[in-house]
Amino acid sequence: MTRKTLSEQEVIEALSTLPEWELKNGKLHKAFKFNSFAAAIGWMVTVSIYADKLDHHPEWSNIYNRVYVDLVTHDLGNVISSWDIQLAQYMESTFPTAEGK
Ligand code: H2B
Repeated sequence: MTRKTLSEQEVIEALSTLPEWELKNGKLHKAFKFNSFAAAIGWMVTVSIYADKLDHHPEWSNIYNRVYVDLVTHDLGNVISSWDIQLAQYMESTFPTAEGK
């Protein structure tokens, strides 16, 4: 499957379905908060397996129970593509709903 650059309108539409995600410095950004360091790292491992299979990797960092995520497509010149949306959707689907509340 090939990566497809999304139009500005398509990015806006996708963002409306992704809670607390925003466009920041040209990347899809979200700060996730978990109940513990272990929960944060466990989620990162889950996402890593998926990302590697998709061959689409997040820019992210972890500080204790928080994970800061930036999604962008490098191969297309640092634009938002359908793969960034797919990865963001997977992150949402695997993020424990009661986490960080
Ligand atoms: N991840 C992201 N975020 N963007 C890419 O363009 C990308 C990637 N390209 N992971 C993949 C790897 C590419 O470098 C390999 C060779 O398929």
